[in-house]
Amino acid sequence: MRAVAAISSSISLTCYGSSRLGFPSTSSCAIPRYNRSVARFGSLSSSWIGQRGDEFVQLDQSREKRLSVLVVRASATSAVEAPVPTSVESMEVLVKAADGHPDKLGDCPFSQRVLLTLEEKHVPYSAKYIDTSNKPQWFLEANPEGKVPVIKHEGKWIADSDVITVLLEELYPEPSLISPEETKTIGSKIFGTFIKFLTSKDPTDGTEQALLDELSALDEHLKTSGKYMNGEKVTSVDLALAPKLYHLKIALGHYKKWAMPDTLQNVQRYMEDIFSRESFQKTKAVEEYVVKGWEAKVNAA
Ligand SMILES: N[C@@H](CCC(=O)N[C@@H](CS)C(=O)NCC(=O)O)C(=O)O
Repeated sequence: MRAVAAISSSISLTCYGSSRLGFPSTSSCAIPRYNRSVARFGSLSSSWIGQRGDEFVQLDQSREKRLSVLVVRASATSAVEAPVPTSVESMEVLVKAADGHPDKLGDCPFSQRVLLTLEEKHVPYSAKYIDTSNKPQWFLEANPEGKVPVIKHEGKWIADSDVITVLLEELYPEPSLISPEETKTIGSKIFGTFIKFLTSKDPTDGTEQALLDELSALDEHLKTSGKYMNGEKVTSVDLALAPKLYHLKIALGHYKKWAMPDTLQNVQRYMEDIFSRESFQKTKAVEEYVVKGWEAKVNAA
């Protein structure tokens, strides 16, 4: 896709660039032609990858690995001579299909994390469902590790929700979902302790208590944090944890008849808040598939 904008000389642009390329994180520039702003910031090649609203996104092709982005925002005071004649290209994303239902969204919390990020950033995407019990050859070529989620970026497949969400943040900086460093690990042990408890056959082995300890720590944080982990706005740490809490709630409810204790009011409220977001409703697997997805693990234990 090509987005060529002819911008009038009076236009004021705000440029955001990746600091890894030495760009300032924010800089204002009044320039005669948009293309000049690119020169001003370095040797970016002209490969436009998208335009959303008043944002123009360009990748640095010569340094693909760095995955750098320049976003230019035109201020409302100036006119754009020629409208940008592009439609936004959808991002291809490979996610898990439901067990036994290859045409339905499956129960992968990492896949949902990526879909949530795309939704929250209003990035158009087209999702393909991968039957992970019968992986097609083209998928194994795309990601030899054989795992979802995977996205296609500049013709290359990129795997792993950690890597993908960092890339999405760079490509689509607004709305920002960046979590401050100190909150990035909150709740990070919940999924592991949940799986141990779910698959445990011994009620005295301490796995339930280990999970409760992790959930209590989260509850404590949420007491003062505001609606989400970093205040009133959702951030990446919420989007990583929410799908895992969704699995926890459904799988433990089904297989252990377990429910979140009433003492963990803040976690309960948090789950209600985040599960009711439009983005979550759009990207969640239906409960039946989540239950089915854990069946083999529970039975194998
Ligand atoms: N660390 C990876 C984990 C991805 C993962 O475990 N995906 C699972 C589905 S939820 C998968 O593809 N499993 C298929 C397999 O291992 O064969 C991420 O964050 O993306």
